[in-house]
Order: sequence, then structure tokens, then C-alpha cells
Amino acid sequence: MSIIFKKIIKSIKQYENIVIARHIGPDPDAVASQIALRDSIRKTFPKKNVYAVGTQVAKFKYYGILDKIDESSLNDALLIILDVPNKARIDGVNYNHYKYVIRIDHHPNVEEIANLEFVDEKSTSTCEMISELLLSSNLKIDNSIASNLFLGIVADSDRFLLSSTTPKTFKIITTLIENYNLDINKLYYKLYERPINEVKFQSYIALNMIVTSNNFGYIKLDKKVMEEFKVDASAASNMINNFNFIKELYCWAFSSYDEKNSIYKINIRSRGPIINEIASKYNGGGHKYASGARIKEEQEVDNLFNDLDNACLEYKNNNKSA
Ligand SMILES: [Mn+2]
Repeated sequence: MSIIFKKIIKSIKQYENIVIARHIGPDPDAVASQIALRDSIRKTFPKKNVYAVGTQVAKFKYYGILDKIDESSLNDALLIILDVPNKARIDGVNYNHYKYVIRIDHHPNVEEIANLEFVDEKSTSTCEMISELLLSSNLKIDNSIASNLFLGIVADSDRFLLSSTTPKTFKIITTLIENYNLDINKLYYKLYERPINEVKFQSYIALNMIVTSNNFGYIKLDKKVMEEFKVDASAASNMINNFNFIKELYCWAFSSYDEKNSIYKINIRSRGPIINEIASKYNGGGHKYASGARIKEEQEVDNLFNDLDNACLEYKNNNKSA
């Protein structure tokens, strides 16, 4: 076992109260990793109090149900944060309440936020990192834990299409499927089944997206169009990966107006220019080629799109022969 894994296991053994958090606006990797780790620690150490916290999102219920906690009653607690690049994006915990903090994450390391950092930018997903931890230690795994880990890896690697996918990813996937009897067809169904109105909405995006001469594609989705297709402000983020491998697009971005929070939710993907540094200027961030931002003013959305268009131009000029 590697030194970092030994240190993580030692801390888990040491603390009786353990809280596992992840990022706001959760995705399958974030939720699946926190529930898999919680269930594994519970299974291995039944006497410990282990909680997975954060906003419960209805469509992710099949990963497991999240816990409600009263932090003031949790003394000497260990906090494990998963899939979170920066403090501001941690959901559902008062960071300062905890005695010791561990972070396990695969986002680019933008700030040190924990006493113990296990950050691997090259990993497909936090679920891949948790799988490594569990498989190389004596932490227990069962069918449901393995199913969650499988789903997080598949979701964040975009079905092994992204360049973060390595032979190690496939080795882990093989072990999970073989050793824990995963019914992968059933699992894919959970991850990818969607209502027809979302497919229609995706068609609307394809038909109405503006593609610039620099190969940047963008669309602004307002309240009216989301009402027309009966989708919410999170719908566009579910389909942004479906616009990969389009010849005319180096980078593409959707803006969805979230009326409840009076905010523009921006999803950005790229197969050319690096976008997370641009997103970070607009209250956002993420991975080199998969980022997002939350913006208050529409003018700022235009500015961001402008910056992305310029990044595409620059990329084009630098890769003329490509
Ligand atoms: Mn992730």
C-alpha cells in the first residue's frame, strides 16, 4: 500500500466521527464517491458514525440517501472532502468545525485545503481514486459500493472517451465488474435513461447553437425556452458532453438561466484550448477541458464567451498544421 493510502486509512481508523462532503451542484462522480466511501467505512467499522452530507438531488437517489447531521454534536470529527478543488465549492459543512481534513480529488490543484491531500489530476474520477484506496486496503466492498464506483468512473470519463482514461482505469473497472458481480447493463440504464423532452431540448440546442469562425459554439438558454421544453437550468449540463467530436467545434459553452438563484449557469467543454483558467476569471473553474462557471450579470456571460472565442482563435493559430 502506498504511503498516502496508509495515512488515509490510519486517520479513518483513528476517528469515531467521520463526515464525507463533496462539491455544490453535484454530479454522479461526486455523489457516488461519497456514498461508496461512507458505505465502505460503515461496513468495515460498524461502530463508527459515518455520514455523507450535502444537498440531496432527487435524480441521484439511486446512489443512496444522504445524511443530515448536527455538526455541533460531532466532536473530534474527521472531514473527508471528495471531488472538490476549492474551499468555496464544498457543500453542506462548516469546514472549521473539523479536527482533521482529508481531500481526495482529481481536479487541478488550485489551493491546498486539507491537512492531508490526495490529488491526482491524471485520474478519470474521484471514484477511480476511491476504488484504488479500497482495493489496496482492507476497506470492504460489496455489490452496491462497487456499483457506485463503476457509475462514477463511467460518468466522469464520459464512457472512457476522455483522455484521462488509462489502462489503470480499465484494470479497476474489470476488477469491480468481476469481483462484485456488476450488472453493467442495468447500471448504464440508471445513468443514461432520460425523458424525451430532454432529447428534444438537445435538438433545439444543436439547431440553434451559434458557431463562430474561430470554431467556438455557444447558446444562451433563457427561462422561456426551458419552460417550452419542460427542463430546468441543470438540463443543459447533462448533455454538454454529447457535443464532443463535432468537427466545427474546438470549444463549446451553454448558458442556462437559473431563476431560483438568479444566476447564469455556464457549462464549457473543449477539445482544443485550455478553459479552466478562463472560467476561473468568471467565478468558475474545473478541469482543463471541462469547466463551468456561475455568473450574476448577463454582460459577464458575453465577456466569458468572447474570451473563449479568442482562446479558440489562438488555438487555431498555434495549430495551423493540425
Ligand atoms: Mn469528478
